[in-house]
Amino acid sequence: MPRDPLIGLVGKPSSGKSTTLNSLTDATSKVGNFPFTTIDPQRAIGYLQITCACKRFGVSERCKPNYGSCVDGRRSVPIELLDVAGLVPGAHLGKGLGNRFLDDLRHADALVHVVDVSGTTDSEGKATRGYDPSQDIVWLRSEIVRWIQGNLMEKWGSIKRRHVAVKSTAVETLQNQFSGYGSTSSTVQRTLDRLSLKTPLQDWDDATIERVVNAFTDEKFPTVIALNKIDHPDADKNVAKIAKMQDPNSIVLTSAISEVFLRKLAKQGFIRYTEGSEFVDTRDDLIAAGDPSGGGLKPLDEKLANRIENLKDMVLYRFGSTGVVQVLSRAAELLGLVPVFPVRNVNTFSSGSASSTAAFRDCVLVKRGSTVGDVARKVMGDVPIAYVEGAGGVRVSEGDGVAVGKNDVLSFKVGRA
Ligand SMILES: Nc1nc2c(ncn2[C@@H]2O[C@H](COP(=O)(O)OP(=O)(O)OP(=O)(O)O)[C@@H](O)[C@H]2O)c(=O)[nH]1
Ligand SMILES: [Mg+2]
Repeated sequence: MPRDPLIGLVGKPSSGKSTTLNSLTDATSKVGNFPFTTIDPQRAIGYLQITCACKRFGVSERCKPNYGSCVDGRRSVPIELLDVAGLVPGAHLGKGLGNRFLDDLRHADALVHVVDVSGTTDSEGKATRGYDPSQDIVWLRSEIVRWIQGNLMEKWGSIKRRHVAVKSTAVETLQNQFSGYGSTSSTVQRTLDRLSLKTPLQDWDDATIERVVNAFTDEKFPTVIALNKIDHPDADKNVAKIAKMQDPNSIVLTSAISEVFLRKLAKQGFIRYTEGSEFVDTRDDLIAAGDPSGGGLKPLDEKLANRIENLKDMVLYRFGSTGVVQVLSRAAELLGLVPVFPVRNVNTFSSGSASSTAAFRDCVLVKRGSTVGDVARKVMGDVPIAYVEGAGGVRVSEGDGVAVGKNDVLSFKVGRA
């Protein structure tokens, strides 16, 4: 059965992985300092913002998600996040929490590399000043590649012999080796398509194997680079340097600590804050805007008021937001995640009993290229499906693809065909 997508947060110690994770989950459960390195992988639920189908069908009023929320067509869909233990150079040789880290990583579908762009921590996460964080992007990627390559090379002799003896295809042989990383045959197929190699597998030299592993890493672990701590005064020059080296689509600027702070203040009733946006209102702002009750918000002391002003100037107005919500959106884009809405009734979009008016209660995230049948198995398990209907009652077949706006509202009719 297809798994739910999982996004892994990786990076050196103290880059801000746990803070990013917490900023995306629940600000009240864990706020403040994280004195200890995360030793065990920590799973948490974050919320991916998507455009809900309710908007398209004009039923936003009735939209009532079972999980997450939907406000006027902006829907927050739960997505699983994994906080991986801090990685240091040499991890593939077992340095730091090396192999432990790498083993956790296999479960991830996409990675968010949280980089401390302030340059105030060295490659092992120790406090310093003026460190060049562009190095982290290079070595972290190379640790992953060398880990996969090392595992492959260890057995290459016997892999080759078996490949020839049983007359496997290159896809079959590699998938045997890569399945442990959560790879599928189509991942391997796309990897090889990228390279269009002419040489048969048994004749690959080390350089070719390295190219294969690199291409496989790109396919299996699409990575968003979160340049974190942009609130720090040293961040600017480092951001400028990295922006020249990397694909701009892979970069998001973040201040995780600011998001944690804003969500905490909102929860405590000091401000009104739309998560992931640049909009922050204080009691005074709302009074000035003509609401004498100040939205019922608590008054701020001078220190807190100054901190909020400072945060607006240093982060929100300069960058448009704290960036953390965009991190998930970008990861979802890299994965090509498609939100699909299973409903019971394809005319009212309700799911519960006939009398229930709530619409679009469920939403599942599936990967680019998924079919109606894939969604059926994910939602219904092994229950036999007689037929499937799309919005308005059109019949769709199990082999049809799903995409945003296409076969993304589905009703599975149980029974024998
Ligand atoms: N200025 C600033 N500091 C941040 C930001 N995000 C995190 N920090 C601080 O950086 C330090 C490390 O943050 P963590 O989130 O614990 O880092 P981590 O990557 O989980 O570290 P390990 O678990 O040790 O691998 C903490 O003191 C945070 O308060 C940010 O956006 N801006
Ligand atoms: Mg941590």
